[in-house]
Amino acid sequence: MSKPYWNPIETASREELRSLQLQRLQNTVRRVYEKVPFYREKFDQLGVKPEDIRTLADLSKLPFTYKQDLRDNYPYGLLAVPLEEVTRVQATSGTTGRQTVVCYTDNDLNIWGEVTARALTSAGADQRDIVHVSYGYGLFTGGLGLHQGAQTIRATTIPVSSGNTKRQVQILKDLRSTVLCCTPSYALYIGETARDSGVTPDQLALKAGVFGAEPWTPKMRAQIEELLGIEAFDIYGLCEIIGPGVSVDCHCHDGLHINEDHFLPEIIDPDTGEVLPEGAEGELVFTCITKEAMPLIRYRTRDICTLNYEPCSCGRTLVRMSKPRGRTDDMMIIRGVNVFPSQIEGVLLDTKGITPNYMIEVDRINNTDTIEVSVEVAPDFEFDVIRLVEEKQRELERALQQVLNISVKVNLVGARTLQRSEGKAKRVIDHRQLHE
Ligand code: DLL
Repeated sequence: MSKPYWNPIETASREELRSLQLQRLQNTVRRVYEKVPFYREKFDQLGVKPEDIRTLADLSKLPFTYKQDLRDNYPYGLLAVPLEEVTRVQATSGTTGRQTVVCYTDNDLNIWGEVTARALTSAGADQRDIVHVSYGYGLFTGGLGLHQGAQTIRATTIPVSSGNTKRQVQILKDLRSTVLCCTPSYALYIGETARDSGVTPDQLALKAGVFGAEPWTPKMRAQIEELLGIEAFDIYGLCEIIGPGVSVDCHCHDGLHINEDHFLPEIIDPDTGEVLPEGAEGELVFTCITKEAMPLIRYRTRDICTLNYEPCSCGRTLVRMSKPRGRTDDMMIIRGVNVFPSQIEGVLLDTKGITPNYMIEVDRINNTDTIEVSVEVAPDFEFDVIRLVEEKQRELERALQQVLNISVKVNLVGARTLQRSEGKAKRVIDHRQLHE
């Protein structure tokens, strides 16, 4: 039997957790005030001193940290330790603006290994498993993050990285990998490639997958599980906080347990910055309470979700966050209506005859916003029968109108014609930005 959890702290009482969190928060606040001029200035501007943090609720007195602050202090401006104590640098996968660089000490890397070990243990993995890591290795935190976790639980680790999908299938089959780690969109692509090469789930030894780095829906989970014959587990994280492992799914699949002995979560109103009551939906904010190299205070993730403090039936007491519904900066505003790509994906996954491979294009024509969704038909759909194609397009347009309250043009395309992603999928092209 594999262990039900990696560390007993995952089942600690709320009192025990709160006292640990407060002590760690106070230490961190003191340290950043002394060592990071950026924080000392921000604290001074607000007239708050480290000794003002007497309870966990006092967290709301502290200033927020934004992605722009990391850019402004690029590359080493937010370090709370001398550079020679930094043993690793990673960076965001961001495509616009300056890259966001984050630093780790040896101890930070150990914490990272610890939290990804919790994720793998939760997915049922232990020393006897063969963990196939197809997240990209390099500056992106996916590859090295899950690698570190697999090493921590002493599993056999295969650092495949992403790309060359046929070879991925071959390795899965030949090396008898039992746990697959990659983005959910890449898991789907690997599953399709296996199916197209005639490899069935029973020819693989896979039992579980640890998928994250992008939003995905429960329906997409079901498809991946069927294609690969596994149980799929979600994993969430962001490079600024540590990378993958900030929160992890359990076999109940009812929210992701935040490793809150290391990362203190809050939900705030993204417009006013006010802390919202338990259960309310808002922007997730994290304070790092154990990191040495670059502990961030009240970091604005832009991810929208809710928190649930009810103990979970898996036995863990760590607070659960709902799957992020989207990001405040992913949200499209179409003719004044807020639209999240995940809402569109939900409709597509509810419809028979198509696949969840899609691309959303937004434009502005004659001062009116337009939105068009191209979606691939399933391999067995009779794409050459025009009547069927038109009917399916109309069915989807009606369903999308109902969910989004705006009209959407749907364009059905042939099976396997849209580009696949080997990392995070890019699903939205907003042409409006080009005209601005
Ligand atoms: O994506 C770290 C990671 C790697 C997580 C591998 C899980 C697995 P960044 O590149 O900094 O870090 O992107 C962070 O990705 O703020 C979310 O918007 C999104 N994200 C990450 N995991 C999930 C998830 C990594 N499970 C940003 N569900 C975050 C939904 C996710 N969105």
